[in-house]
Amino acid sequence: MSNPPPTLDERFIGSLLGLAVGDALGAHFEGRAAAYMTRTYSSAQELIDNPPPGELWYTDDTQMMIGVAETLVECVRIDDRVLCRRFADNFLPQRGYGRGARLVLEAMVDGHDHQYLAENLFPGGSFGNGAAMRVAPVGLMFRDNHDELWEQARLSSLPTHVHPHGVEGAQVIAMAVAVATKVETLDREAYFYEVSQRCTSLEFRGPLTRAAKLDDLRDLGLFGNGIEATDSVVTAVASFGLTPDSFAKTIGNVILLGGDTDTLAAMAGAISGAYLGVQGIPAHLVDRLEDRKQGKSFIEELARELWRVHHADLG
Ligand code: RVK
Ligand code: MG
Ligand code: MG
Repeated sequence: MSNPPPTLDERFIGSLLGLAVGDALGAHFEGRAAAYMTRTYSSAQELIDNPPPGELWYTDDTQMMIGVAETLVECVRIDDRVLCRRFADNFLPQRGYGRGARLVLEAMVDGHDHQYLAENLFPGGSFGNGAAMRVAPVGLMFRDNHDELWEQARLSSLPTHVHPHGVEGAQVIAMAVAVATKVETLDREAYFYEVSQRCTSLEFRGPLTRAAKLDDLRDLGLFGNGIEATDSVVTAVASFGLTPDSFAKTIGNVILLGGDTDTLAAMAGAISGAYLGVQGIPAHLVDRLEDRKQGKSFIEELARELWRVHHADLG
């Protein structure tokens, strides 16, 4: 990086706004085939320079991230009751939730046994990427204490995702965000080592080891573009590892893969924003991000609040 390194509050804002921008831009292409994407855009930069017209409207990824951040601002650590209340209060079905997650959230809103549903809707619980897509605030808050980070990321997953892959996906993204806030110039090998060292499942450990050595953009898609945590979490981290100095390329390259583009770009955007700070996010994308209730001004202030709580907790 030639510019001065971002300050920590700029990294907090960059991560949460980066998540929202990635989510909202990616949402325009959710479910598209990779072939369609590469026929339409010759490169990530072209996509970022020519986004679809109009406002960028975020989806469930950002909405649930807001609930996690609000809980940490209020309680410093994940409190299950507060987290579920925030998820329920913020729930807008038109933001586009996962099939199982939506049923769990509706049970939260209606005061039914949502935890029973979370544990039984799918065998072993959900291994969707819904816990990973929202976990960035945990990575920011616990950037200095990785034991606590690993546990708090687990706790933030459990209301909807109890499957070990759903949980570990969230832990990996939280760690990827935390470590990104720490470095001024990325040492890729050291970064991937730190992100992967606590993983217990081969489904994450193996691809993360391969992602550390990735040097050809054409192989990014080998890490997946799907809705399952094991089919998307490493892809987002790998994209950051390939182009750490460009937010535009980091989110653009995962959107060009098609599939679960909002979530791939939300996770990649949260990591890239934590590294580059808010000044790394192209201004024309931030300008387009929705700014009504819980829009970009709200998210920016929430990130500042989280930074203040993080700062106070250290003291
Ligand atoms: C719409 C079999 C399972 C499974 C298991 C599959 C939003 C199901 C966001 C399920 C993200 C889907 C995404 C998603 C986040 C999960 N056996 N299949 N044990 N566990 N699945 O419903 O919050 O876009 O097909 O828990 O993880 O933008 O419907 O939701 O892309 O994965 O949804 O899992 O989804 P859910 P989520
Ligand atoms: Mg979404
Ligand atoms: Mg998605």
